[in-house]
Order: sequence, then structure tokens, then C-alpha cells
Amino acid sequence: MSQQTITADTAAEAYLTILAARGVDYLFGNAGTDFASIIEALSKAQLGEAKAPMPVTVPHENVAVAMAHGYYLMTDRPQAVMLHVSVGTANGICGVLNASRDRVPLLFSAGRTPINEDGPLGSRSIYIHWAQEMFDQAGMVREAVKWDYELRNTQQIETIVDRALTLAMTEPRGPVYLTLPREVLAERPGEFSYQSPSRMTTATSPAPDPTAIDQAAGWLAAAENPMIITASWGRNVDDVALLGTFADKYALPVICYRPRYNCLPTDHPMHMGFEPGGLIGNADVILVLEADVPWIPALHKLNPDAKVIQIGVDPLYANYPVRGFQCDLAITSDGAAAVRALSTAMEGSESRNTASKDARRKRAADQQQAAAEGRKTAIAQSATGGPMQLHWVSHCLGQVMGEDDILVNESQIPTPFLGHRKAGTYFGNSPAAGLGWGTGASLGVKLAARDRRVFAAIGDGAYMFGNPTPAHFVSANMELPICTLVINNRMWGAVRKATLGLHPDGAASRLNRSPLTAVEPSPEYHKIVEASGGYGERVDNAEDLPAALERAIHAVDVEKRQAVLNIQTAYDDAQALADARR
Ligand SMILES: Cc1ncc(C[n+]2csc(CCOP(=O)(O)OP(=O)(O)O)c2C)c(N)n1
Repeated sequence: MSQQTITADTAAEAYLTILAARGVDYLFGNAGTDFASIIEALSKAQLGEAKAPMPVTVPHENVAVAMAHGYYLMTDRPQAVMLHVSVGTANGICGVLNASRDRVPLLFSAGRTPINEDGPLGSRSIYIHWAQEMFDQAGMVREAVKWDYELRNTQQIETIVDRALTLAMTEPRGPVYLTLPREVLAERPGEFSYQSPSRMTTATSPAPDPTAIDQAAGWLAAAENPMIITASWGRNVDDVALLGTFADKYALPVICYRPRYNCLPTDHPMHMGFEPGGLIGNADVILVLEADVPWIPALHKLNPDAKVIQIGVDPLYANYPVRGFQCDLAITSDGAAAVRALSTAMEGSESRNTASKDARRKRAADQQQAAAEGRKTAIAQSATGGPMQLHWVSHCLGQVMGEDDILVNESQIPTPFLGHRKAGTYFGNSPAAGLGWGTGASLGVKLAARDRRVFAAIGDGAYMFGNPTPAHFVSANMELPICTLVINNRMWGAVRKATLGLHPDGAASRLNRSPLTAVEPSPEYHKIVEASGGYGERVDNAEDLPAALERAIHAVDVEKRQAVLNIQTAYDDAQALADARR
């Protein structure tokens, strides 16, 4: 540990110096009058006279937050977002809700309008400085962050930055919010000292209670029809193999329900698909591993004698107001540590009760084969004509994706049709489902992994929520070529589906296009990217998609330009409702 001393012209410079020293690579910014000293300090850094994270100009706040989200998914390191006082914070909150429910740490920050009407450096200078003040600016976002604070003076910068970052990174991880008043940022510290590396550290993840593990291991080992349900497994890439070994050894079927990551390879012998419905009614022990919503009570009825074990860093999801899933044993633990401990505690049981294990293995193999055959038939039936089926889009995308290519998905394309995907190459949207995440997240992923090809599959609704003009601007500005597939069914299918689900024979069902759900006339989305120098193409027919994908990939790989394919897809009420009922 050593003390560093700099000559800081402003507190803003000291603040940015410490962020850089703590490993914050980027400041995703959307600036206003509160940024005066920040911009001054960033300018000094650009001239090589100070240290600071690299600034990224992001012309809409939700893109900025989504970029920090995506960057974290690739690097495991939190980044900083800074927005303009109350109004910028308001625009960024949807992204913070996504990060919060996805347990993504980030330093969400905003300026504060000057407190003083006259006097100190930084005090009010234009008329907006009155109206932009709020009694409790952080109140807008407090429910979605783990901690919030307002920086009071230069002396506390190091403590506050370290506290913000360590709390964000302590499990369960999540965003924190820091407000930075203009007068404080304008303070003139002169000589400024801080410790590097930091004197604070992230707290260790919770380790499982051995007695509870023995109890869970006993239930699982004795079960005839156990099952595992997970959603967020695979955020740590190494954990995927661990779950695979565990499930295989003890013949435990795994359901990846609305997964946010590649939880388990799809060809793993115990991968039983993506819907719990087929197994759950018969299961006698259900192990819920990092899944906020393991099933839908209205659709999936449990065996009354089933035992449910829930494991995770916060297995009861304390900040969800209502969550009443049966829970006979909840184990607070890092998931990998719990699986390792369970595996050890179950040692020896793999050779007991082999008949039922063999039956489970056979069921899984049969189900995998049936699913594969179903996919094959569906692909063959949808290879021509238009508008095209979602599974065809997914299949064609899977065909062109290289092993290390990454997919950010904010659409309904069915992921099983992508084929086998490597761990750590898939990111689905947060369970908070605040639309407008995917485009920005894909940019953040690409920023963290410039040598990887990044695809984004985005519904036409989600594409508009994602602020395409700002996002394409950032892509061009930062040289981040992404290949985006706009999955364009010309409607908000999920909303239509929800309406028909609740009122199956109602008035909306008698309309092909119901109010507030149709997005027609459909914009020529592929032309938006052209305004930022990108490659755009509309694809109407299934047979044209493979070649269109190749052209888009050529634009990205060879011409280093972003690309958007505006893919015209089919929407079918009956199919949508059947999918919702599984
Ligand atoms: C910020 C936000 N506003 C509204 C919604 C409600 N919502 C859920 S799905 C959806 C439509 C999505 O349309 P699209 O991306 O085209 O996908 P589709 O449902 O058609 O497959 C909307 C508006 C939301 N999730 N987030």
C-alpha cells in the first residue's frame, strides 16, 4: 500500500483520479451544467496531465446505464455512469431497475444543482439551477440501489468512492447512487493524497451452512424425481462446468427457466429444456439455484409432498415485495460453494438407487432427442416464405455464430434453436424487463471485448425503447461495430399475448391489431443505422436471411461498420398463447 499525492485543480479531478485508480475504466456520461468541473478534469486527463476513466459520450441515459451493465457482464468490474442532476437521473432509472434485479453493480451518479444562490465557486449561474433542485434527488432511485450518498467535501472522496464500489461488489451485487454537488466538484484541493491500492475490500460471499447442506443432500440423494431449476446460473462462467458435473454425477435433471446466461450446455445429458411444466408436478425434491421465479404458481402445480430447497446469495430475494414460492430449506450461499458442498455431502449416493437414476438419464436423453427432432421439423417447415418464424431466425443466427461470438438477447427468439452455445456467450435481459436494455448492453459488451463478434437480437418494440439514434451514434463514435437483428413483428406481441391470455374471447381477440399494441406503419428501422454510417437491410423472406446475415457480418468484420437487419417476422396469437401456457 502506498500513498499517492497529486496536485488536483478541483475536487472533480481528485474524484476521477480515484475512480481510475480503483479500476473504473469508463465514465458513461450524459452531461449538463453540473459537469463543468468534471469536463475540466477530463480535459486535463485528455491532455495527459491527470488520470481519469475514459469518458464515453452517450446521448441518452438509458443507453449509458445499459452500456455499463453490458461492460460489467463481460469484465466482472463495475463502471461509472454520470448523468445530469434530477432530470438525467430520471431518464436513467429504468436501466438501474434492470441492473438492480440482475444484480449488476455500477456506480450510478449524477450532479446536483448548486445549493448556493450566489457566492462560492460553482454556485447558481443560470435559471435552471432553481427548478432542477429536488428535496430528495436520491429518493427517486433509492429503492433500486444498495446505497446512496451525497458527496459533501473533498476530504471524504476516497472513503466515499471506496465505500460505493465495495458495497456495489459485495453479494448480492447491485448499483449504488452518488450525487455530486456542483460546488463540491469545484472545490480546489491543491495537494491531494490517497491510498493505492484501496484500503477497503469487498466482503466475501456467503458460504453455506454445513447442517443445511447435509439436510439438502439427504433429500436430494433419496429423491426419486429430483430436479434443478435455475435462471441466473452461468454469470460466473466456471460455474457452468461445476453444475454439469454435479447434475451428471447424481442424475439430476436441470431446467433453465427464462435463463439470463448459458446455465448449462444444451447437449448436457441432464439438460431437460427450458420449461418446468413437464417435470414439476411429479418432482419430489426441487432444488432452486439462483432463480428468482422458478415456476409460475398459476401454471405449474407442485406435488403436495415435494420438498423445495432454494439456494443463492439471497435465496429469498429480500427486496422482492411478494415472492411466496414454497421453500422448505433456504440456504444463503454463493451458488458454486453450495453446489460443491452438496456434491461432497452426497458422495457415495451416486451408486445407490441406480434404477431410478438410469430412468432419469433415459428420460433426459429421450426428451433431448424428441426436442431435437421437433426443432429439425420446425426448421424444415419454415425455411421459405415470409414473414418468417422466430425459430428460423434463431436457427440461422446460430448457424453463422462462431464459437466465441456473443449474443445479447432482448427478443423472443427461441434460444434452443441457436444450437449449442459456449458458456459466457449469451446474455438475456434482466427480470425487471425494462425495455431498451439490449442495444446499449451489446455496446458495453463490445467495448469490453473488442476482439469478439457481438450480435444483438432486439424486438422492434425494444429497439425503439433502446434509443437507436443515440446507440448508433455511440457505436460509430467509439468504433464498436455490432450486428443487430431487429425482430420485427410490427407489434408489441407480449402485450397482445397478455391481453388475450386474460380475455381469450374478448374484443381484442376479434381484432387482428388491438389498440396500444400495433406498431404500424412499421418504421424502416434499417435506415436509422445508415444515418450513423452503418449497414442496414430489410429481410422479408426466410430464404433470404442466411445471405443477409453474411452481408451484415461482412459489414461488421471487414468494413468495421455496425449493421442492422430489419427482419420481418410472423406473429400468431394461437402460438403465442400456447407458449405462454407451457
Ligand atoms: C420500459 C418498459 N415499458 C413498457 C414495457 C411493457 N412491455 C413489455 S413487452 C412490450 C413490447 C415489446 O415489443 P417487442 O420488443 O417488439 O417484442 P414482442 O413482444 O413483440 O416480441 C412492452 C411494451 C416494458 N417491459 N418496459
